[in-house]
Amino acid sequence: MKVVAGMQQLFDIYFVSSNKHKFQEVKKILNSFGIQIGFFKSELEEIQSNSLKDIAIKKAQDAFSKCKKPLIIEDDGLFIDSLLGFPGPYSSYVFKTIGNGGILNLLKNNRRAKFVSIITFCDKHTLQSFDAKISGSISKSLKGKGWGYDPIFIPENYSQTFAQLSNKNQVSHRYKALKKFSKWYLRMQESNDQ
Ligand code: ITT
Repeated sequence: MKVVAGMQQLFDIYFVSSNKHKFQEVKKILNSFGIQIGFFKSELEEIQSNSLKDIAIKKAQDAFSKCKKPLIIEDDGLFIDSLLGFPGPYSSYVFKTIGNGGILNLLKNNRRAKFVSIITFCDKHTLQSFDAKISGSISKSLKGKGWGYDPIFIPENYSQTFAQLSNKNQVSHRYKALKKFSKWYLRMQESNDQ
């Protein structure tokens, strides 16, 4: 990290996203691994695909064409068992259209679900993805004040939703994917320093 004349801070790596909630969590989690990250706020191209990884790769390439610095992007999906994985890669669109209320209306007894995160790093030479998931279930009603699907997602081994939990950032899909990314990134930086 460098500071230019007390003005703008320059970072070695940026998180490119339109979602400031995601950035706030990414920043906290990466700080806990000793990595400082800046925010490059931008709407990214999201291709239609059944593969979260393909979406993430295209998103990362689009982000690099805009930010032109080493960066990560994240693509998430909420996969609901009884809906055969819906909304999955369409989670962003579904949240903006039917939202949490719409999801709750679709579900009956089987409420099992998982949240998946793919973090993709991109710079001039490298494109590398890291994925992780957390299993859980969908609550029967909205619980807690959180962003996105947080008020309806209950992670396995807990009785509260992500919105109600104080330790979301130590257990989430995002935490697990960023942990894998951090190990790789710190190792890469060490070998570049040698
Ligand atoms: P980008 O600009 O980074 O793409 P986005 O909000 O479109 O931001 P995604 O496509 O990755 O992000 O996310 C799919 C949906 O899942 C979107 O509606 C998010 O709000 C939601 N989401 C992702 N992670 C979440 C989390 O930890 N808790 C609750 N909702 C989450």
